[in-house]
Amino acid sequence: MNSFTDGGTPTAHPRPTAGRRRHTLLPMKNILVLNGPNLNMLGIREPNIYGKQDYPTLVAFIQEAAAKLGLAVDVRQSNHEGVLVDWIQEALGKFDGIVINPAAYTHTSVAILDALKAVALPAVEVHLSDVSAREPFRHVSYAGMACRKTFAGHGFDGYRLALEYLTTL
Ligand code: CA2
Repeated sequence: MNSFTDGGTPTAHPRPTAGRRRHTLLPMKNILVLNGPNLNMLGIREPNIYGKQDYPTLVAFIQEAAAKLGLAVDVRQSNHEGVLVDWIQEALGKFDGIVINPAAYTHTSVAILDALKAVALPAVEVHLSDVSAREPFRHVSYAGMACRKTFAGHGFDGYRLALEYLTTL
């Protein structure tokens, strides 16, 4: 009989691996979540494509999902390509991963692609809508070329899926 089979508190000779796993505290991963142009307009127009919920509701959703997954998040939005590039560059050494919805810059920005490649942090691309089922110009994603994974067409839940994916790395 080992110390785990008597139904009581394991005291004598606990398995070393089980003990280590129970007592090791891993540092919380810190994730940067970036949203591109016009996402601050969510809920105001095009609810058929992007849903009825507004941007502050999306931020609260991401923060709650991160807390449940044991992640720290910093959620930011900008309408400016250079600001997004600066934030990606500054993430090096401060964050463990990036979740990015570059919005319209997805389909145009080699600068965001290059910044993601430069920092080489694990990055995940998110789109609220299913871009592959929309206009042909939305089928190309430059940022996606530097991302480990893409979640598109899941609405807000895509951000949760992206965060969950980062916990597996
Ligand atoms: O589906 C996505 O998340 C997109 O990244 C959203 C972008 C679009 O350009 C991408 O192709 C796909 C648009 C962001 C926000 O657009 C709004 C437009 C009107 C009202 C509210 C938001």
